[in-house]
Amino acid sequence: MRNAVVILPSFNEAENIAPLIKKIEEINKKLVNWDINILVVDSYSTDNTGNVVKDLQKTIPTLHIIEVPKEGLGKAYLRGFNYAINKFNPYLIIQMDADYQHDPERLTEFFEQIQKGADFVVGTRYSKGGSIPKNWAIHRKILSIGANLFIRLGFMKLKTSEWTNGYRAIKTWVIKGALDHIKNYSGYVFQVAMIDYALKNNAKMSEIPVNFKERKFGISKINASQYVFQIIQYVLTHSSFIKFVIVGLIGFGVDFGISYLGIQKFHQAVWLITLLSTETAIVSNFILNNFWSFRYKKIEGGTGNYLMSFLKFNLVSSGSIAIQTIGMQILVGVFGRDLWYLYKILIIAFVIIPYSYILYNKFIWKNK
Ligand SMILES: Nc1nc2c(ncn2[C@@H]2O[C@H](COP(=O)(O)OP(=O)(O)OP(=O)(O)O)[C@@H](O)[C@H]2O)c(=O)[nH]1
Ligand SMILES: [Mg+2]
Repeated sequence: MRNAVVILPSFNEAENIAPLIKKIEEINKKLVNWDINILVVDSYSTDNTGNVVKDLQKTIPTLHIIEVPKEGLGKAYLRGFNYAINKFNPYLIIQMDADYQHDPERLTEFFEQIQKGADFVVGTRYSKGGSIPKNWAIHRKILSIGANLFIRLGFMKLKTSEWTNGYRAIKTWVIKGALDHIKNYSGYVFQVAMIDYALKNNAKMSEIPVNFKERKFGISKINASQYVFQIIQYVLTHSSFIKFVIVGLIGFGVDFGISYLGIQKFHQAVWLITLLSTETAIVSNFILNNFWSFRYKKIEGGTGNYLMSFLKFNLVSSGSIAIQTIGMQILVGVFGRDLWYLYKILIIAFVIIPYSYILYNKFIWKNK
């Protein structure tokens, strides 16, 4: 038997939470390999949610409640995680909304994925079989789909289709490791921070398609504009892909600047300046990527390892130069010289960026 805690954060969910808890308890009784405790983390609801839960505790001994200040969803979860870990030392923690939008019948599938070896299972609305409510207003659909797409592309983690849904099963070791990171994100964005942390720390991720039901009672607690702002800010400050692109632009500036000075201002030999400018750009890119873009997996193990990685970096960079040269030659040969700058932009965006990003991740800044 393994133990799991289902955490239900609640603020004014009096009508939704009782049927949800009863259903989870019904499922708990049928489970063979798992023991579930339910922990409600209520932010002093004004609609009696707390008393509804306390009433249910009389008949459901596995039901628990803590009351916490109303400081946002992330803070409520943080307190819930700490309490659950100290009190139950669970193997698994399940996150679920208290408003019955997540179907508890699907819990067994989360357990199955964990038993198959996943560390972190996310209920996704955005892969085959998953869905958001059909009658959601268009702005809500755009917001949800757009936010997930933005995060997915911003992190260049195309395999992770869902970042914001709060129906998840996470092994406690992942949560324990993430506590220090997520404590900085008190709002809904902590859900994104959690997945980002897990991916960067090699947790084995898995997704289950889920149908997100419409809220039956009560109102949404989300502050959409604040949430969007937090997401954009989080992705811009944590995506190694975006940092990698910025480093590339800086490299371009360094290369161009040195070439300009050497060739135009000081009239030095073009071959010498080109060699100097490209190699300086390569060195600056290497350093910036190591200490900024891929900081969480920066190269360790002394000078030998640095030199080896720097050599590989030079090799990948030479590959970029070769690809650009050949690509330009082909495109100019076929379509003429007029639009040469367009070809250059296209080659950089669609060939050089994916080529270097993939190779850097595979051979230089490998996952630890
Ligand atoms: N304890 C606590 N729970 C919260 C807080 N904010 C939201 N919640 C709960 O977090 C869960 C998700 O919030 P919702 O308002 O349902 O967000 P949503 O599901 O994206 O929006 P809807 O589709 O309109 O329901 C619900 O169970 C809320 O009651 C908070 O500050 N403290
Ligand atoms: Mg909800």
